Amino acid sequence: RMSALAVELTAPNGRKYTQPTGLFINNEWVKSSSGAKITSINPTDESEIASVYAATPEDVDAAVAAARTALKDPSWRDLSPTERGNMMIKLSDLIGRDAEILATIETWDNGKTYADSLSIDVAEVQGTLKYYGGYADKIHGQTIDVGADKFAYTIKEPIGVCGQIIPWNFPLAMAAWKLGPALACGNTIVMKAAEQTPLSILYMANLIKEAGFPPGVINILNGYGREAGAAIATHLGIDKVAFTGSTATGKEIMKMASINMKNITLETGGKSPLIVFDDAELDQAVKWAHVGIMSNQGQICTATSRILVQDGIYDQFLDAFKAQVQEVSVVGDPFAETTFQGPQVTKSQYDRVLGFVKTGKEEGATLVSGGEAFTQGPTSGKGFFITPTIFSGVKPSMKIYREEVFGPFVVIASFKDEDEALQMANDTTYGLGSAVFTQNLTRAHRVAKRIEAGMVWINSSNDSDYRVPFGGVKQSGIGRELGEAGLAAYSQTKAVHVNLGCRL
Ligand code: TXE
Repeated sequence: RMSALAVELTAPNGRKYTQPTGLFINNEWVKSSSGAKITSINPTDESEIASVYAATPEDVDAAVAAARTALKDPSWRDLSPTERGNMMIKLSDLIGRDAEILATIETWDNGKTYADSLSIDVAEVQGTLKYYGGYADKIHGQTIDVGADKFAYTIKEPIGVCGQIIPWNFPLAMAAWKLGPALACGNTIVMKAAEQTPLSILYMANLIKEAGFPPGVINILNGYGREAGAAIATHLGIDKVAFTGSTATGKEIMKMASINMKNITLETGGKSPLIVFDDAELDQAVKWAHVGIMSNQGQICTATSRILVQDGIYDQFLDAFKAQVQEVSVVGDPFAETTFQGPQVTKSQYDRVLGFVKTGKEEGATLVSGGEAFTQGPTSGKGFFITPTIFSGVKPSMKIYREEVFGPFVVIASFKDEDEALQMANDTTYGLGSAVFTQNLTRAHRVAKRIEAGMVWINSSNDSDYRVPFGGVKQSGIGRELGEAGLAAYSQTKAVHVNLGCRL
């Protein structure tokens, strides 16, 4: 599994491994046509980890050509769905074999804790690929009875070459969410990783080859959004584009994709509410509210970043929540077992979060805790660490109530009754996640029905699962990933009409 375009690295936890640095096209490692590179930075101490090649539009052309050829090649097109599924399960197993290496790279490059990388991210990649591998031979068309003279049936076909643009918050997991259903349905892929976190996905590319996928089925590029990403979104040889990232970029991609009317799925931003009614089990509401916003450094699209608490328990909740954050959200070295929160992924995300702290103060909200650069970290003043931030007394008119921060930053507001809770929860352009805490069964389901969101957690938060559909309404996205619903985004239906006796 050695290749010329690779470097030998030793990670901060002492693990040695071979890091590929090329573009993965046609199961081969190649340099970018311009020789341009992206340097990956360790967010814990701001040191350089490695430089990898950055794709140009010409490199995207080459990857698309490989994917188009693979789409028609009998080694992929005529592979039985069961064998296709077995290949995916083999990839899942290889990811399990190399789980510790993949988790190490993810933590080094992204800053998330090693414990999470291993038990959440890599475990999810393994699970998702196996789950969709199992679906590969269970994707059926229908027969439709339209009377005696005609036999009508449908065939599920792949959409074709799929462009997949992924973000930096869950680099491997976002790749798996998109690879799983696309491969199960028989598509071929040109994937672009986020420029902030290029490393883990390149390691996974070697496992893709080892699992036996034919050349060109999965091509993996690193590159900048405006260059390689835009080349994917506008490419005439690409039939579908799937994107996870900011709402602003999602809108750009929609426009670009219109050039050849690409099929699109988008998973974009959120400002997800978590509603606590005064009959909630307080201790559980506090603990879930904490993991719902502070996990993964708050860099989760479904993070429940707006906590709405009923008047009667507002003060009690606030005290308990503040205590929970101060006790559990231990900031520090992401490789240390005691750490809950590592650094933000980049300087720019770090600046963005601190910028919102300033805005919150200017808007007159109350800073309850955090809101500062954390300088007592493992690297004395270096690294993009922020203390977990809570603002209370937040009003719906404030920017910090309305805009996605994408950090360990939560706003808390109060409401008086169910109607006001729903009105406040739905007062947003987004509609991704939501959570409701109550012991009242009928109220829980009533609120779940009336809330404008793609997902509702009753008495939990961010408890996502690859077997359950994931996606947003309003400006949080188009289409669904994960679960059986995720397959719909990667296949199309062909109708066949067979005349059994209607003669003219
Ligand atoms: O996102 P972008 P950024 C949100 C979050 C964060 C903000 C900015 O609020 O603070 O977005 O992050 C590629 N054509 N989320 O700037 O730009 C880019 O290379 C084609 C929410 O990192 O959306 C990367 O691969 N592609 C979120 C991907 O899009 C383009 C996860 C995401 O980058 C492109 C990440 C272009 N013109 C950020 N411009 C979530 N929903 O989970 C960029 N890209």
